[in-house]
Amino acid sequence: MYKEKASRREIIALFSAAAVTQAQDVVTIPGKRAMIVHNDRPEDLETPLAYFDQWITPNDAFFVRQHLPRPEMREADFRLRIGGRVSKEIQLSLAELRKLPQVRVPAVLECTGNGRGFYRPRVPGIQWGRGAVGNAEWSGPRMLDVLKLAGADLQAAFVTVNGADVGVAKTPDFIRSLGMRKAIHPATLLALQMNGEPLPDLHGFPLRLIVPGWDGTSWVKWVTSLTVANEPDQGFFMNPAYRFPKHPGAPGAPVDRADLEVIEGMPVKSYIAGPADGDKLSMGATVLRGMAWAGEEHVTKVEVSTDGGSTWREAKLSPQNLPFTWRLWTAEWKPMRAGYYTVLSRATDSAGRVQPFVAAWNPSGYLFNAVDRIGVVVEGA
Ligand SMILES: Nc1nc2c(c(=O)[nH]1)N[C@H]1C(S)=C(S)[C@@H](COP(=O)(O)O)O[C@H]1N2
Ligand SMILES: [Mo]
Repeated sequence: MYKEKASRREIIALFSAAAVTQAQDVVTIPGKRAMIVHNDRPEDLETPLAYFDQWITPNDAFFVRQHLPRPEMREADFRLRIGGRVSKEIQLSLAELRKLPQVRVPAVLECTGNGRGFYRPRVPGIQWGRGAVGNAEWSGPRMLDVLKLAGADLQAAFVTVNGADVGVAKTPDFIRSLGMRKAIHPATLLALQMNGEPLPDLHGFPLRLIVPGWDGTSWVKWVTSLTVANEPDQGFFMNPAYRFPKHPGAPGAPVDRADLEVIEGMPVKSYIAGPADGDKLSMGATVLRGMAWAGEEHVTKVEVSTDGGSTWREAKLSPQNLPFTWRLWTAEWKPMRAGYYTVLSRATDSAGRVQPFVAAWNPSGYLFNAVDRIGVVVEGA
């Protein structure tokens, strides 16, 4: 085992959340900094909030989610097969994929289950805290350019994407279908690179799907086949998994399968990345900072409260306002009295969506996006 436990004191320092307490293992996996480990075989790794100190999430700090044992990928015999409703079935090597125009898209990748651990009543599944999300620059050919090489019928309704991982025991093969409109969007890529490096094995080497603005489930890793079809794949990972109730029910109540729909775009959300929950601050000037993102929309406003939500003021958003990625924000704060403060952040997007105080409970614990919250102590002079 390559487990290398952080000291108890470090764990407490990282996660002594006053607002939300989660005791977890912090472990080192090859190629990664110390991460919060939910599973180590296959790896499900969460990014500690402390690593969100810049716009890009570095590869060695990026969260990992996989349902099945990671496939062995060999560059030399790798082929991407394109079939179904195409004028000719083709297979492309990596060299052929590299010859297509390479497009670079910065985009947030977030697991649908990010924040599941905060739902009450609890829901089964990985108890992700805040760190099943990251922002990277992805590059590779557009899905559209690859489909065109095979003479794909672009009037067909879906493209079904399969990776090299295969079903094991009760877990079926991981297969996803996406609607043609999103498949041929100019930002939808078959990425060969992540933050300027070849995709790391854990992130889908050598080829993964990038579906900017949509939840991580669609971002299929180790992609080996595209099938153009008029029907979506009927497998477990399209139905019933990764669906959200059209009309959320009461917390804890079951939802009729017929009332679930596929998750596509993502909600509006913000984090306070610093100071950390539980930090002790001194009186006077300090800066609150964080990031905000909104799926296929743009973040238009972030507000902060330092009094538990009684009063709010606008944070300063970074001028850069690209689609699909997060915006950084800062807010100056001069606490003048000692004591405990509950600090909140709340984002609004271009569709007018505002982060709620209470995320819509759902039986799978998806799409948690409640107002972010930390507690800090301001110490007297
Ligand atoms: N082939 C394959 N692709 C996959 C998965 C998987 O289990 N198998 N998991 C998906 C899910 S649920 C998420 S959230 C993202 C996570 O991507 P990451 O591990 O690069 O962060 O990959 C997606 N792509
Ligand atoms: Mo996910």
